[in-house]
Amino acid sequence: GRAPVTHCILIGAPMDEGQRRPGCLMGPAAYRVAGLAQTLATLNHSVEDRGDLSPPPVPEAVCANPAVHHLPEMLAWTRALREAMADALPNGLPIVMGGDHALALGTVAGAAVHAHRQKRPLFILWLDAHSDIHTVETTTSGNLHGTPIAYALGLPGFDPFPPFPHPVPGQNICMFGIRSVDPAEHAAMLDIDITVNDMRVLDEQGIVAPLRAFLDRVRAADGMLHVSLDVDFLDPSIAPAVGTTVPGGTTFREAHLVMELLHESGLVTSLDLVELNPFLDERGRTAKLMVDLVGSLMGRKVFDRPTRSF
Ligand code: 6HN
Ligand code: MN
Ligand code: MN
Ligand code: MN
Repeated sequence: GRAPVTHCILIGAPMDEGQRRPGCLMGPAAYRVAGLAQTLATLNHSVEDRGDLSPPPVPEAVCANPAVHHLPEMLAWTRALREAMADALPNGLPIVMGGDHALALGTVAGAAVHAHRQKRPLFILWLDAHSDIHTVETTTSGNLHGTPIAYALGLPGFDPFPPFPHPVPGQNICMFGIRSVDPAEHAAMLDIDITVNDMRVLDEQGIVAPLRAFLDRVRAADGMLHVSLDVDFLDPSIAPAVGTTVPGGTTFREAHLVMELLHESGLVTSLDLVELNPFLDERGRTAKLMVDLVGSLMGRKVFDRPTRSF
């Protein structure tokens, strides 16, 4: 049978101030060139491209950590993305085209606002090489793309930011593919009941069991599920277009399997595509791979088995 049609809402976030290597701001354009909308349409979904956000500048903002940079820009993007996400969620499945991972400061906040309105719990699946659980106070790089998980948890240490609306409990957050954790992040994770499926876990148990365990919890709680896909979740050999490559990432099939299981679950309610730096790509292969992964998430199958039994 035909999968039910989903209304997909594309939102461009051309920003790269959450880290120091320019280029991620070309991400939304690259996803459009790589055929994201066409891929979704071919899968029988309706697609609405709301264009790129361009938040107005905010007044100067300061914080105690001198390493932190581009704070006013990050505050502006956080607010704009929170509102864009909360506005889009009642109408369909928002797919945010980044942009670096700092955009999740806003997208997860918007998802939390919407989930609260729906009186449903929010869950987060973080597909990443990194744990991104620094605070504005603990980051030593000063790159705020390393902070969205701590913000979503409602941890202290985000002074210039508005308080996170309806913080997400650690039990509702699952990290997948992790293989680079800073000391302050490690300490934070020891204090929090959060699922850390690092690459060691995936090597040992595979993709299916750990992911199904998490998805079963989301389903049992009637949760909404925000998926945040960082390009560096993938092994750099298949996805070179990212500024923070870490060896030992997921393979082509592992990544597609994650997406196929997510599709089968029917649980995903919003999606971030982050950290694509088209300036570092090789003939668009990373952008195309990311688009193909969205295809699997939205129902593309090698063999679409008929429902009737023989
Ligand atoms: N990302 N932990 C490092 C830092 O600078 O805080 C890397 C962060 C990477 C961020 O994956 O989106
Ligand atoms: Mn800059
Ligand atoms: Mn990340
Ligand atoms: Mn990362």
